[in-house]
This record gives sequence, structure tokens and C-alpha cells, in this order.
Amino acid sequence: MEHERDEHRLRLSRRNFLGLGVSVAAGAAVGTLLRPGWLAPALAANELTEPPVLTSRKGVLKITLEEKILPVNVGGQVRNVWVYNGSFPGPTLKVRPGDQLLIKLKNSLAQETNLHTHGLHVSPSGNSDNPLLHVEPDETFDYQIDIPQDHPAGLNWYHPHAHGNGTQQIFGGLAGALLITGGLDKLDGIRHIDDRLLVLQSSQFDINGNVVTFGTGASGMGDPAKHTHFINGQLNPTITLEHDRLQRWRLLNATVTSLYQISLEGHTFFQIAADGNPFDEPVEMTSLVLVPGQRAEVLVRGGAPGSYNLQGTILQGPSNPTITLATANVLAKKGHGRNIPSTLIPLVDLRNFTVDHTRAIHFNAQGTIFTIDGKTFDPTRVDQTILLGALEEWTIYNDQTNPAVPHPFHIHMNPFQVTKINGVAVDAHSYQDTMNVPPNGNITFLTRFADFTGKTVFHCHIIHHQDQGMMSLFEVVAPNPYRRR
Ligand SMILES: [Cu+2]
Repeated sequence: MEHERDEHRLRLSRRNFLGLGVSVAAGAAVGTLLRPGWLAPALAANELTEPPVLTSRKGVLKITLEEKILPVNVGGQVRNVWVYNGSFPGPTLKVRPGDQLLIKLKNSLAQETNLHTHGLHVSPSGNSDNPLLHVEPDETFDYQIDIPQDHPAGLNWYHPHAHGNGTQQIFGGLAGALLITGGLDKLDGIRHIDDRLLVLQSSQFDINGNVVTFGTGASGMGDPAKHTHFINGQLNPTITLEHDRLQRWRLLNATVTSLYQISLEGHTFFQIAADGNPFDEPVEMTSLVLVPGQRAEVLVRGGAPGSYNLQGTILQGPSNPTITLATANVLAKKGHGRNIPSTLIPLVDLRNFTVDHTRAIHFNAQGTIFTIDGKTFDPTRVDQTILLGALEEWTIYNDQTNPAVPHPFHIHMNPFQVTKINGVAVDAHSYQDTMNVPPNGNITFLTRFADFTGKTVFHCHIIHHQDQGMMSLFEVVAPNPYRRR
């Protein structure tokens, strides 16, 4: 069964791949292919670099993050971007399960902001991962986020979440990776593999290098085909690999509105994690769909020496161009062949437990009014009340027909296990916190509202949909009649 499922998924992704007209052989740059492998070329000037890393010490990561518009060299040009601590993307925060994050957020923007730790299973209340906080211009705010001892290890991220302002702040560049170490990092067959972080961001600039106001002028309603697409603030960086040697790529889609289908010419991906949650087994695919907010970790095995495009096809908007996000340069070294483990970290399958409550949630839009169950976001109105510890089954419907567009669903605090897409049963390989709801379609998932009470949100992760109302407040309340402690 397990094997058949993989075969099916592989076939499906191959079909998608071919359907997009992606040609593996034709795309390789001939000039680079002719370079003799034994010449051992120096690393390209545009080799992928990574943002600075801030690592916890003795269980604490205590930092200041200042949000400010600053001139920064982004994609080879100085542009006035919206950054944390002058870095585009923001510094990578590296912590362990059980650590405490002490973040002094300093707002040096001219508008309200706040901070969300996307993917963290932590308290949504007080000065923790609270999306309802308002940090005004020239204010600082001290966050304290306590990460549980049993938190899954993986790639999460942080970004502003102030309702109405998130679009421009994230479009300007405010996003950074938040890595929780452990888990797969310690697994035999994975732990010796070099890993690389790839933060995908897209923005648009005027002639003076200022970030344009999202949704105005040439960017229209946010046509990602008109944006400039960066990886780690670089345009088409080179990623150097060696023949037959594995690399682990940790990808984060930190864009406002770009749904990418990502493929590497001449190579397949072996996905090992999604949204900071490890897979139960590696899943081979020819292309990977990554919607705003999602993370994926994949293993890539260097193919024949040569140069290959890392391509992203933009899946929504008026046009669907395929752009080159990066160039993989495979060197002709040998002797590093390593098997990919056949199993990873087991999934606790929520289908084996009794569902306490079922909900249906409807996303829709008319013009610029984006709604959930017919209502735009109101921070004073609780839309769903949930008992602490409950296992719930939710079906999220995308009812928007004019135009029919995707809506990536994201929920704070607790990840979920997808069980159906458009009513058809699927076998998830991990939990996730962000999942696309296709046009005229629906997704069904199981989730347990474990450990934390309080108010927080779910929403569309196309940030301008969220800012225009497509967000909903829910509250997890005690007492807990379902589980004895
Ligand atoms: Cu949406």
C-alpha cells in the first residue's frame, strides 16, 4: 500500500511536470555543460549565501529585532527594503525544543506592526505568539515565547501579523527563518548531509528602489508575474552541488502572493518534511508546490555534472510564467554516494482517534471584500469556540467563483493532518500548518487543540486576502471534558 501510494504520487507529479511543458534536457545551459568537470572551477560569484544566524545559548535566545526601511543590497542593487536588523531576509533564529525566545521587537516603521512565529506550537496569549497585539511606531515590545520540550524540529518562520499592514510589511521584506533543531537533524542517513536554507521572497520596486505599494500601479491586484523573485535576497544565485552527493534544501515561501511549482531540471526531489514537521518516509517528486507560508525540506542528489535551472512556475495570477529562481551547478566529484533512509519519523495518525467535533468553514470573496463564513475579520468577535484537547475535523471550502482563485489556508498554534482533498481521501506524510484550498475545491483535516487555551486566528495566507478580511478568530477554552490530565 505504502509503495503504491508513492508510485501514485510520483506519477501525479510527473504528469503535472510534463503538463507544464517543462523540458529537462532543453533547459540545461550548454555553455556550462561543456566545462570540463576536472577543472574544479571556483565557486561562482553569485553563490547562494544565507542570512546571519542567531543561536540560542543555555536554553535562551535573547535578541532585539528592529523593523526599519533601509537601503540594502538586494539582488545586486541597493534598494530601500523593509527589514529586520538590516537583513533581507531577516536573521535566522536557531533554537531547540524547550528553549525560550526573548525578542524585543522595536518598531522603527511609520505604521503599526507585531510579530508572529509561524508554525510554532506555543501559547497565543499575552506576550507570546499573539496576533492581536499592536506595536505602534517608535514602540518596543518584549515577547516571551516558551517552546515546549516535545516541539517538532523543523523550519518555521517569523513575520509581522498586524491586520491591514501585513501585506506591505511582508512585501517589503519582513520575514525570517526560525529553525528548531533536532528530529531529522539527528537521524542516521540525514545528519551528515549539508543543508541549505532557501528563503523565497518577491517584491516590486519603483525607479528609486522603493518598494511599491502592493496592489497599485503595475502590480495591479498583486500579479506575481510582475514581481522580482529572490532567494535569500539574491537574484538567480548559484547553488553548487557535487555529482551523486546529497544536499538538504530547506525552502520557505515568504512571499505575499506567489504560489510556486518548483522543479530542478534533470533532478527529482525527495521531500522529508513539510511546515516544520518531519515526514514518515521520503517521497520522491519531480516538482514541489509551495504556497505562501509553506515550508518544505527536500533532499537533492547531484546529477550529471552541468548546470540546471531551478524553476518556479507561478500558479496563479493573469499569467503563469516559469521563472528561474536559481541555478544548480553540479561539479564532477565522486565518492559521496549515500542511500536515502527508507523511513524517517513516524506520524501519529489522527485517523485512529475519535473525532469530538466537526466544522465546515467557507472562504469567499466579492470584489475586494474577502470573507470567511460570510464575514470579514473582527478582532472583537470569536467565530469558533473549541474545547481544549478536542480532536476536530474541519472541512475548508473555497467558494469563490468570480474569479476562481486559490486560497492557502493557515491556522496558528496547532498543525493539522490533511485527510481529504476535494472529498478524496489522501494519506498525509506529516502534519502541516498551511495548505492550499483549490478554486471551487475543499480540504478536510484532523487537528487536536492540544496544550494551549486562548484566542488566535486562521486565515488565507495570500496576505492581501487576509488584510482584506479573510481571517477568523477562534478561542480554545478550558475545562477539558475530553482528556484527563
Ligand atoms: Cu486567499
